Amino acid sequence: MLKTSLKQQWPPKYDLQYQPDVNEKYWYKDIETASKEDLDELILFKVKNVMKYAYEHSGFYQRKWSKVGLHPNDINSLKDFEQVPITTKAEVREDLEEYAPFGSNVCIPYSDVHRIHGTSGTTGKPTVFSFGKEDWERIAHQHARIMWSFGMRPSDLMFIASPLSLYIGSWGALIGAERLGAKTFPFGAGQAGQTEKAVSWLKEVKPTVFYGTPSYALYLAEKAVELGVDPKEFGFRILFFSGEPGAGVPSTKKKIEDLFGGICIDSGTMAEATPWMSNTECEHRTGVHLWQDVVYTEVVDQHSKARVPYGQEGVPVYTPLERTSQPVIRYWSGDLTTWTDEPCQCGRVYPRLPKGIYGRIDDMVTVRGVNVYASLIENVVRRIEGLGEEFVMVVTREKIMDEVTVQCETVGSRDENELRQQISKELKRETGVTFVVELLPLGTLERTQFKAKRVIDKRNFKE
Ligand code: 8LQ
Repeated sequence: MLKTSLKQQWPPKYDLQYQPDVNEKYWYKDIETASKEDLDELILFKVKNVMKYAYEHSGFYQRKWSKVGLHPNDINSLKDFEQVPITTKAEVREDLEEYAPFGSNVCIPYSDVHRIHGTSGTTGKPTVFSFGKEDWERIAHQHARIMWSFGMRPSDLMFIASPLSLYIGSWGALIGAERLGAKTFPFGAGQAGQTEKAVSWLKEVKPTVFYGTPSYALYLAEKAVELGVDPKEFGFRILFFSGEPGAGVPSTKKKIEDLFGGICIDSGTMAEATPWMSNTECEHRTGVHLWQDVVYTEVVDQHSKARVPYGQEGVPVYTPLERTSQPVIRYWSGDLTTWTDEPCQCGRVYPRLPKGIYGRIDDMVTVRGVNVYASLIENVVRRIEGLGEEFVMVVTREKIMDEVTVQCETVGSRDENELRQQISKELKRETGVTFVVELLPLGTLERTQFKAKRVIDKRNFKE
């Protein structure tokens, strides 16, 4: 049975001094190994409370739900919750325009706002989020708890290698590590010459945990080798990633572990669904666990929006369960994944995404009727001897058919014809589709210190 106190208090008040013993596997054993019934009861308690709270405090949700005649009292089971309308990024953007600059979903007075963050706004106006102090503390607390599950401990030093900007990734990692009692080295990324500096700092300081994007870790390794340093010399025991696919792609995971010699952990939902570590692998690395009592994640059909059974593909929809400054309820991610409730060796009861998040609906390319994601291509490119880490898919339209050219870079002295044939064959086996393969000299494709762009769509740029 779960401690009743957990089900009596919303928003939850955590003991911010609490730490398990360093040899303890779980932070909150009773929740993480609870029966499905107990866990569902706790989730339902939080779902009902966050909905009631949003209804009472958020103009955005009051209007959205009254349009369909929904009242939080109508939700009496997790099945009922599946009927609650989904919230999209487009709706949030419209609300931000109308109620500029913070929108009508901020539920605390301006005087209580502690942090303002936002998305990069590459596809439109940036989305702004406000966090109150209590939310910020709960995010730190839950992140620490989740980082514990992949083996991080107070004796660790975490190197943060992603931008310390509006991007919530770096800050979420920072405050989680601090709450856990670990040391942090918030180095950042993105400045000219910063990667070379990272190599020399890493050799000196020897942090034990890396945080950043998988593309950046591979770029860092490439730079290190160029400078005559073996990335294993850095001595990372854990490499922790979020922000893009990669750490959940088998050949990339293996490559990162082989290059650096530590374990590679996949994590990450969306900035809006912070605490974004609610999708994170444990030390066994069997795919991200959905920490359902932190953020309730459902996987739904991309067209009907109905929940799909375990074992099937769909789109994650997120409901953070403890946010009072800016709650989001059933937030549409636009990503694709497959979920399962098969148990993991770690003993946690949460469902898992065994292949992580492998694509976005917008980035999916349909080639002769087959859906192709960049992460499928990545899985092939990263396992072939004689290729560098970088690749892009260039999509063009020939009459009515989409064509995809896979561009990758060569390293070493393999015969190019033979290499091209091998790539084609393996791509065909992985995806069922024949691609044009273009080999380029090492260093031709763009490198990133943040999230890589893997699809270049030229379909609408003709004429
Ligand atoms: N995205 C994020 N994490 C991913 C992962 N592990 N695998 C595949 N795709 C992933 C702060 C966190 O890093 C979350 C984050 O990156 O938030 P953003 O900036 O709002 O970007 C969210 C999108 O990044 C997701 O919808 C995924 O497409 C991708």
